[in-house]
Amino acid sequence: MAPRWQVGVSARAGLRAGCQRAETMAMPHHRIVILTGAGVSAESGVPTFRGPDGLWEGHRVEDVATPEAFARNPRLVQGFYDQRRAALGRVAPNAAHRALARLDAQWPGELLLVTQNVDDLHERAGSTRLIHMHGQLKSAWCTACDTRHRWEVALLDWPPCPACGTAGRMRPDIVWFGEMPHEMARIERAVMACDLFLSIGTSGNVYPAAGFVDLAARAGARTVELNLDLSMASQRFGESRLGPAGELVPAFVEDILSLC
Ligand code: BV8
Repeated sequence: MAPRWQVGVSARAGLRAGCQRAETMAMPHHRIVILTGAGVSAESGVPTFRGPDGLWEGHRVEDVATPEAFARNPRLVQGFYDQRRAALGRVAPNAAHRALARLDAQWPGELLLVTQNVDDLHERAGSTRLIHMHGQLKSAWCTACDTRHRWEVALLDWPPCPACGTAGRMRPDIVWFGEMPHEMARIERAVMACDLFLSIGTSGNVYPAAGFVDLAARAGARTVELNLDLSMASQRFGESRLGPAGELVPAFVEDILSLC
């Protein structure tokens, strides 16, 4: 079974006709891994993590994004995620999301987009070779039968699980602090095999995501950061370009595809 990031290669064959030529001309990159954070969705109106008050939409992170917080006050946590899920209906992908979807559609080589974001803006822009390593707002997880379900509405009224019918065991399908991110083995494999590691709109505060640049650098990859401000990880990148993602990402994607 071809690894998922090669699924649909044939579909993109037409688009990439020009690119075939490039492959013979030794494209500088073949395997790209892109990591995105809250900064890529900021221009769509999705708040980034820690506002100036250090609070996250008025809450301390530890009060809303840990299993302990959920056990302590499930109504507060369900309400917090219901509000963010509903807010997705009022935002749309921006130029950065669209440029990354274009790269996904036209890149002839291997590409994996790993997002820390739980919003659905990458897939709404058209990205397909995508992993939500910290979960998704539009998914609910039944902890009784361990099944996950696309979810567009509230969980605060504790709806029964569509699979096992158990009520009161559906939680947001979100990776909270202290919980293992999704698809870590696959992500680490791709990061250690990539020749271009691109990080967009992330402060480099949260691990294991913040450590990917070191893995990629050790594997000899070119490492590039596109961010509004310097981040905790800027020193560990080969190159940092500062500015809004809505400007930097389309320009960077144009550069990469112009090599095709
Ligand atoms: C785990 C879902 C075991 C929730 C999230 C090592 C050292 C220290 C601590 C740890 C460590 N290893 C683990 C830890 C503990 C912890 C951690 O990292 N704590 C931190 C706070 C110190 N990590 C964990 O608990 C992780 N789990 O370790 O499990 C394990 C795992 C693997 C292997 C073995 C064991 C789980 C962490 C996941 C928690 N869930 N999200 C939800 O969303 O509701 S994390 C959440 O916070 C986000 O997903 C993201 O990851 C992070 C926020 O960071 P950013 O996205 O970067 O956002 P931020 O606002 O901080 O920055 C925005 C940036 O964008 C800024 O730089 C800004 O300049 C820029 N920007 C703004 N506007 C723009 C822009 N850039 C461009 N254009 C713009 N317009």
